[in-house]
This record gives sequence, C-alpha cells and structure tokens, in this order.
Amino acid sequence: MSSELFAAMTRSILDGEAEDAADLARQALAQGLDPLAAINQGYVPGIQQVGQEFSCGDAFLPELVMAGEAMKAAIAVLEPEMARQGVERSLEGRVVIGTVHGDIHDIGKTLVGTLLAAHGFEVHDLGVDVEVTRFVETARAVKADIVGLSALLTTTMVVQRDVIEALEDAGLRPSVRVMVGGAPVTRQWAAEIGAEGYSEDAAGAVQVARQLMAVA
Ligand code: B1M
Repeated sequence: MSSELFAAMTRSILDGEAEDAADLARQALAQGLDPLAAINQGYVPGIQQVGQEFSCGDAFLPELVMAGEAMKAAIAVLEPEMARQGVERSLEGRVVIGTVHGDIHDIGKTLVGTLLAAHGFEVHDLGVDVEVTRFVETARAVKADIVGLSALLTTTMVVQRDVIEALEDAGLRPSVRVMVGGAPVTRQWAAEIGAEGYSEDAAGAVQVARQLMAVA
C-alpha cells in the first residue's frame, strides 16, 4: 500500500534516519511508484513538520540537519529514475540555477534542477551560497536562456533582486529570463523584483520554464 509507504517515508525524515529513507525510496522504485509522488507525498510532509517544530523551538539544529540528510539520501536514490524518465528529449533551453549567496539550502533547488534536466533543459547547477557575479558570469558563458534563483531564508531572498540588477548591469536582460523560488518567495515578490518566472514547487518550475522559453 503506497499510503503506508508514504507514512514510513515521512517517519524516516522525522526520525532523521537516512538509511531508512533511502531503503524506502528503493522500495518505492521497486513498486513502480512515481519518484516525484514519493518525494511530495512521502518525504516533504516530514521535512515540513521538522521545519515547523524547529520554528516553535520543539526541534533543534541537529534534528534539522539530520532531517535534511535523510531527505538528501532519499532523493539520491530517486534522482536517477527521474532523470531516466526524461531521456531522449530535445533541448528545451539552457538554465543556470543555484541557491543565492548566504544560503546553503540545496534540497529544493537540486530537485528543481533535476526535474528541469529530466524534461530536456540543459542545467548548469552552481550549487549553494552562489555569489551574484558567478550567476552573471555563467549566464554569459553558457548563453543561458533562464537563470533560476533559489532562496530559503527571508534574509537571502533579497539577493535574488541583487542578481537581477547585476544581470541588467551586465546587459544580459531581457534575453536572460529569471525564475525565482524557495519557501519564503511569493509570486508578489517575484513581480516586485522583476523576475519573469515564479513557481512554488519543482513540477511547476518545469511548466514555468517552458512558458518562459515560449515567450523568449
Ligand atoms: Co533551514 N530554515 N536553516 N536548514 N530549513 C528553513 C528554511 C526555515 C523556514 C525553518 C523554520 O524556522 N521553520 C528557517 C528560515 C526562516 C526564515 O528565514 N524565515 C530556516 C533557518 C532559520 C535555518 C538556519 C538559519 C538555522 C540556524 O542555523 N540557526 C540555517 C541557515 C543556513 C544558511 O543557509 N545560511 C539553516 C540550516 C538548515 C540545514 C542546513 C540544517 C538544512 C538544509 C539542508 C540542505 O538543504 N542540504 C535546513 C532545512 C532542512 C530546513 C527546512 C526544514 C526544510 C528545507 C527543505 O529542504 N525543504 C526549512 C523549513 C521549510 O522549508 N519548511 C528550513 C524541502 C524542499 C523540497 O522544499 O526547499 O522549499 P524547498 O523547495 C521547494 C520549493 O520551495 C520550490 O520547489 C522546491 C521543490 O518542490 N523551490 C523552487 C525551491 N527553489 C526553487 C527555485 C525555483 C522554483 C521553485 O526556481 C529557480
């Protein structure tokens, strides 16, 4: 029963058990479950609960770290299958993606990058804590169509605006479109800073990236 498996996945994140999380991911693949459904219905509820407990003071940094590691262990098992499902697609566009300077949250950003690659985009993932200038230099070097900026902290989402301004100063706008995302980021914020694209999740990011290519 997939609901029992999803509940066990949630538990593995709450307990910060990376090996359990990875084993359950293997079981999901063996049962032919959609890897993205496993992430969204199994693991994400767990990490969201840990986040809530952390903000209320019911969980502490070590628990946050362990939950994050468990989440990454599960995604590492599921990622190849997500990538495999996207093979043999034509090139949809070039994306430079990263988590902005000051921010080391990489789970959501990596998920977005993996799904974009699985759907035919050439993805240049710069990792986390990426300096503003690095986004600009890479966008120029690879002739990016889209720059994707992830931010998970209210203190770092402002860096998304810095990157947009730096792209403008470098003369790369409007040929380079910008998509923003991350837990504190909203459609309203995207509009305020002049980002053409916003998505609240990874599947939506693929749709948004396609729309951005269509109007390019
Ligand atoms: Co941090 N953390 N964390 N954390 N952490 C949050 C974000 C927080 C909301 C927790 C809380 O208090 N409730 C809070 C931020 C509060 C705020 O700013 N208002 C917080 C804090 C405070 C911190 C520290 C400051 C804690 C400390 O040190 N005292 C610290 C900051 C470090 C830093 O970055 N400088 C910190 C550290 C960490 C860990 C390292 C322990 C770990 C990250 C591990 C890792 O990434 N390798 C961690 C974790 C795990 C979280 C929570 C619990 C989960 C984040 C996550 O991975 N979610 C998080 C609480 C929460 O978000 N509910 C929290 C799962 C992931 C699939 O979702 O990343 O949202 P998400 O990505 C989604 C969408 O947002 C969207 O699609 C993704 C997939 O569906 N999306 C995009 C993301 N990027 C996108 C880009 C796009 C489009 C869509 O286009 C380009």
